[in-house]
Amino acid sequence: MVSSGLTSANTVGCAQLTSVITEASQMFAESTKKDLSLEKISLKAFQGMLVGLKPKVRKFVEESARLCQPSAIHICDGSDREMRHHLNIMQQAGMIEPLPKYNNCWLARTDPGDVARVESKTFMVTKDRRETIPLPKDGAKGLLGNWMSPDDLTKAIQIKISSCMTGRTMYVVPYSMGPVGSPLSKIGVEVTDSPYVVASMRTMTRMGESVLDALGDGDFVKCLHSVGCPLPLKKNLVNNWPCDPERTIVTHVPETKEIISFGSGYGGNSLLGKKCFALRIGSTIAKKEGWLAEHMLILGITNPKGVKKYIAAAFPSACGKTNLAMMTPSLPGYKVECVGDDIAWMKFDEDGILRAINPENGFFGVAPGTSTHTNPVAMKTVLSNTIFTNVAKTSDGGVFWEGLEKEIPNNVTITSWLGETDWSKESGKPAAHPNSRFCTPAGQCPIIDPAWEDPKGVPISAILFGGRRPEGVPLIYEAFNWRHGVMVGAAMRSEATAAAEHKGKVIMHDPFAMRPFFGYNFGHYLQHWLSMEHRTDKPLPQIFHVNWFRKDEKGRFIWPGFGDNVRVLDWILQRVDGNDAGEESAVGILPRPSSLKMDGLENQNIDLDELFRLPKDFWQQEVRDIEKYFTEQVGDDLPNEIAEELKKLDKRIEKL
Ligand code: SAT
Ligand code: MN
Repeated sequence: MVSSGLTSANTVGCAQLTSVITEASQMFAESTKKDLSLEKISLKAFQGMLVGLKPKVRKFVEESARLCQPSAIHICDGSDREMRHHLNIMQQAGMIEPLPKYNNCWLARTDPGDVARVESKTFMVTKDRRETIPLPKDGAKGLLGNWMSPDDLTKAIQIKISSCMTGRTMYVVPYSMGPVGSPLSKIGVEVTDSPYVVASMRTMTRMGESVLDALGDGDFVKCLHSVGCPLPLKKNLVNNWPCDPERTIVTHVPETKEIISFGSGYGGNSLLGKKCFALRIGSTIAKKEGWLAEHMLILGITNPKGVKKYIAAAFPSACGKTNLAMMTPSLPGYKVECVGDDIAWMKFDEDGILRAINPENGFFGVAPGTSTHTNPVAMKTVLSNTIFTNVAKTSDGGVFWEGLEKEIPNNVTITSWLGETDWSKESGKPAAHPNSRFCTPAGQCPIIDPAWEDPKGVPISAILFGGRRPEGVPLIYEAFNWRHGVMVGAAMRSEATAAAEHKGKVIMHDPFAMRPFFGYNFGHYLQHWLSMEHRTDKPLPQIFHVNWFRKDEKGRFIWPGFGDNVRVLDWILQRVDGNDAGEESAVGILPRPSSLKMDGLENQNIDLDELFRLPKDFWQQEVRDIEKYFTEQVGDDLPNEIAEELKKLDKRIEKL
């Protein structure tokens, strides 16, 4: 069975990497000395036509099956019927339960050990470490991604992936990131042993037969995912949720466009189209092809004069991207429409205009904090065809999470995400896990933008960076120019959230909101961003920094946020229009007094001076922290332009 051309793990050297999955399946066949052709694996069932697959996909499926040894294979067609079948399977297995209060909505409760992305176990695999991460200086621990050698990946795969699907069905999920057939879209095929992943991928991507047709015998991103619980089980499942948290590993090989993920069934660890493909592998493709794959929402905003502009915004996970993308403006005459809430792929068109598509097809949004006050549009979107994960449920068949206290009937009881019946606030524990999510089709969003599936993408006028900054950082400022804007993105920091395994509310550096998602060396990424200036003769989008999260000395937010953020967007539109609404400050361009529309907020006693105050000691410390971060983490890979911009900021702050 072993074909010629098998590259031994030790001979990778400078030669091109062969497919890790090909290699692993061949080595596995060799080591077992068995004929592992598919015909010899006793497959219980075979849904879909293997012979109908084009050679490249077929080869991938066969190799994956040889390696993982499933007992059945199901090639997904993406139909409604198939979706119902998967929901049925999960219901029977006790993985999900129906939420009868809504239409076709489901609740999944995971093993409490598998609730978020695991950044510490996520690796980029390249021959040269420097391709992936800058070398940390002075013994500092590298915080800009994890690197693994191809040899180590091969070893990990041999140990973890071989026979990992024994007794389970291997689902084959062909999917498109971006509208099927759009020149901006890219295709992946994920094999997985999790029906939860299949059902979620059906919502989050365009999935099924039409994708195979569009792919033909073209290249695709190979995604291999397993929950890591072959049958018979060695230990009991918790909540009927198979996973192996101790042995979880999420790996990416940009050179061969492969993603291999083992041990977790949750979110970004397992829905491989999202962070793994659209951001990590996506950013490496974007670098080569001259475009940008970013952790950004995309929204359209129309002002009372009927002028519409599109804005992209990068905030870290669980910092309000979904809320901003679906905002209900508090100022009359404004309309916000949603193109996407998490990822933007941005390319120059033939006229040199930067255009963005949302490569996703659904929203995987954070549930806690979402309510009719904070995001009424999301609340309407999730009323049907939604899988909720790790939220609490009510005795009348609905969902509950922190923030919905005023929206549930008085007579209902609550079962927490951990299954504690009669949960009450007095328990001191949250009802829903802080990273609990809804997975819901984007097309259902009542304010989905008419152009959200436009294959050309939408033209971007402004790019926003932001995060949770309780202190010192003003509500809004504009970068002086593109270069300064790139430095502002590089210097982003934000309070840690529950989207990953970090504990406590420490302020973390999160450049471009991409720290967990860079597919290659952050220094090279900055160079790539700087190069955008030379790729078009049209004006680039203007860059802004926003902070809705500043607090007063009593720890209360001083800006109302949510629908009132339209006031900030309005100011951004004024600047994009070239209005003289700004004045220079040490950190960037701030709104001139009275250019920020405050009508209707008169009774709220908003302290604008405090919102825009630039405390000198705070900013001096900020510059020192950023400088230290750049020196330790990016070192020689930091572009001079960025170091210069930081020096200029330092000088301006001196004069405060
Ligand atoms: O779990 S995900 O990576 O999909 C969500 C997020 O962290 O943004
Ligand atoms: Mn995200």
